[in-house]
Amino acid sequence: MREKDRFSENFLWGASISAYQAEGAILEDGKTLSIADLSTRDESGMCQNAVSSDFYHHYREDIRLLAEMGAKAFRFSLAWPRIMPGQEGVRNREGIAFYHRMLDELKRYGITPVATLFHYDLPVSVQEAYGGWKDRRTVDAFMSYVRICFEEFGERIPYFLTINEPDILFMYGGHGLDLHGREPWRRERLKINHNFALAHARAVNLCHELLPGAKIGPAFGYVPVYAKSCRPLDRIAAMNISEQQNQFFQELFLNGRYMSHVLDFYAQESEMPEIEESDLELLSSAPSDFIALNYYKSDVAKWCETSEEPQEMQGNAGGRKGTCVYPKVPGFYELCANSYLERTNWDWEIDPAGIRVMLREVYHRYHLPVLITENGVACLEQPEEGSIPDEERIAYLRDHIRACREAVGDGVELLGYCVWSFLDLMSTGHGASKRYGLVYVDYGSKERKRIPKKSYAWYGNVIKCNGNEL
Ligand code: BGP
Repeated sequence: MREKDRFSENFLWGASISAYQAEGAILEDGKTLSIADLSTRDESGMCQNAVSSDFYHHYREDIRLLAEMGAKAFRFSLAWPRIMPGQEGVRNREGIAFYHRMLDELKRYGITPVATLFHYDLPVSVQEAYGGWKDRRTVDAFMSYVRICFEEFGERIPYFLTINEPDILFMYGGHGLDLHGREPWRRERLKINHNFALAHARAVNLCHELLPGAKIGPAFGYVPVYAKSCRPLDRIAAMNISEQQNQFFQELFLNGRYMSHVLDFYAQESEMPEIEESDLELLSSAPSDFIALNYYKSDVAKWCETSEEPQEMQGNAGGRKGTCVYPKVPGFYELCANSYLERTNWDWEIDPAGIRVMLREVYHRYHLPVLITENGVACLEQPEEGSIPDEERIAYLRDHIRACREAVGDGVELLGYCVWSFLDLMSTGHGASKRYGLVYVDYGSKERKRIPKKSYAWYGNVIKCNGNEL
């Protein structure tokens, strides 16, 4: 293997969780409810995160497992309603102490913390006071919380992520925004996204002002798009959806620039944000230090004639392969299955080459180092005689890590790779049934017993050889 095709010596091999999906303890030690807690406690089959994997009470054991696997990095999120549960600027000492204890454990094992500032858990009090992210006052409240995070943990955390997947929230998720039903979500989402971008830029600038040693960047969910054929209109269709779900957000967050044709497209259904001149100045003067990317799947697009009937995307909620309904947007694109690829039970295409496509597309456009903060596969799992032989996950991770190494050979500056997820936790869309972890969590037992899966040991070996012997 050529030297330049290898992962760097200080490569950040890691694994990820997020607070609302793993911590549980949603009303403990002064924490108040977040909108994620509410939307996941309803009858809809969404996740039950009141206890979840109970990371809040198991963090010592979990970080020990992480260390024994050989992890160099841990990507987690700080929970706003645990740190600043009520009045702006007022700190919750007990919540802050929890994260200090967690950081102490990471330090003990020499594991680098990578912290997301916002992973969907907006305090209900902020939602109620201002109507949530569609109102600029929420950005001010967020900044008050971010300042606390920087003052409390800034010396201890070298990598911060601002907002997790603003793009995926925009495309698919009212649930993360407390906007139930398609209409309100579609109407408000441009305003919400604009405020996310402002919050991101202000957090970047505050980080640079207060913490010269720390690095900060956005975390996108990226879905590369192939054209179904070499028909030129299929290529235009692929560009349309790729710009609408990928580049629109990257240009805004990284360059402070709205792609006006995409903005016009969305403005057909969404109210326009008030874009002040000073907003654009702010957005273009907040340079990220790196780009975090979450990757799961790719898409295929073909042209959709204007005479066609539109079709809403209908995700496969039940985990029954082949039940998703692809969207049709006449005059722009339609998505379809990729006949070259296998799919997961939830109809997500398994596409290792796609992660290489993504890394090249992003790195060679923005020339910033990239950190993979999520990559993994969900399975329906049950222990078999006490162990979980998750061969499917091993195959998925092996092929994706190889593709990352190839991207390094393509010249991409890759800082690290974090598996989603370290532990089984509550899936954003599907609750407890969809398991992603390297470590199994027994939701049936009160003590939430942990069982490392076969992939845990396998990934440990990957880390040992720095990913170079796959
Ligand atoms: C990303 C989120 C994660 C995680 C993952 C898997 O979009 O950042 O929080 O949930 O997707 O998605 P899901 O749980 O819906 O399968």
